[in-house]
Amino acid sequence: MNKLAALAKENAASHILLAGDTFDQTTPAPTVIRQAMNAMRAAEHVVWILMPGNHDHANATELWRQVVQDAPENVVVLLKPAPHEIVKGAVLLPAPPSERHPGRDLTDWFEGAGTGDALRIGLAHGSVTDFDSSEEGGSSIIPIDRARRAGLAYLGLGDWHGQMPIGTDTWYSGAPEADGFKHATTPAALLVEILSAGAPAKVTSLPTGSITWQRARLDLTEDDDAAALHDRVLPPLAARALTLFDMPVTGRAHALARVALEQATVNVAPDFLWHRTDFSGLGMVHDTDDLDAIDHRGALRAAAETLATEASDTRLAPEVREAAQVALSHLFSYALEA
Ligand SMILES: [Mn+2]
Repeated sequence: MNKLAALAKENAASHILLAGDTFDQTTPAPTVIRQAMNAMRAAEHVVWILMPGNHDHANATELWRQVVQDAPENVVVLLKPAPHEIVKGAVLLPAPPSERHPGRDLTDWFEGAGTGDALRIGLAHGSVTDFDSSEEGGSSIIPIDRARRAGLAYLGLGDWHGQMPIGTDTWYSGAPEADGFKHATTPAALLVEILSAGAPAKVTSLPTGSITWQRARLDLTEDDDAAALHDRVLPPLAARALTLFDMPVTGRAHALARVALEQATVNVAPDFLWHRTDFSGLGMVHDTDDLDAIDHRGALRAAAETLATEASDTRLAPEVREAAQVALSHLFSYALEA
């Protein structure tokens, strides 16, 4: 909220439009609503326009009753699909969802809406045609050419958490902060400048996120230098303290390369806000030279050979192979430390 307000000030934007799911549920704690309204009140240089989404739909009466009750003068709540004059000569057409799964296109009224000579801007929430947002709960179907068909200078969309253009005049702004590894895009708001009804809107992405979610897949072949590849996917040192880093490792690697990589990941883990690796998808390349690192002969060497055989024996259960692999990795770790 404060970040959005600061960006609006920096870029001389007079209005901030929130395209739904401002609250991720129909019954947020009263403190959440009050504190959101307080933050909006403090940003007195800007007018906030709130439209329900499907998670905070318009029929969540207690939620919106409290929002309206707590709302300062610079907050406008649009619960109904009716034209709203933003400034003289510019009208906003909102399509607020009235339930969790509206199941129909709520923007179809835009085309027939009479707004005189005013510039028309649409605001909607849900998925566009052929676009699956089921994981995020959307269900309405918005035609991808709605802006053109309804004579809109711009159509702002909510529901999808990643930022995405649908056309030059239609965008998902995305959530201002990421909430998962799903979207690879940088969380950001959109600065939309409409100079005239005929000209295309100028759309600029303004980063808003403070936490980075990074999933880096490391797919190895046996000839790869795993340590070098690992170095390459790591974010810069200064960014790591605010990065959630998840690294699934797949492909195949020599035992020594695997152990060296495991040690490298353990070594960098404390740099991160959160760090996870998953080696369960990494197969093993067997090589007698590798086992020499443990010992040339004797009990340790015999144990290592047994584990190496078990780790690659596809007749054994996956958990047995995994256990053998883990034990072998420990043996290599001790050998490399010794
Ligand atoms: Mn939604």
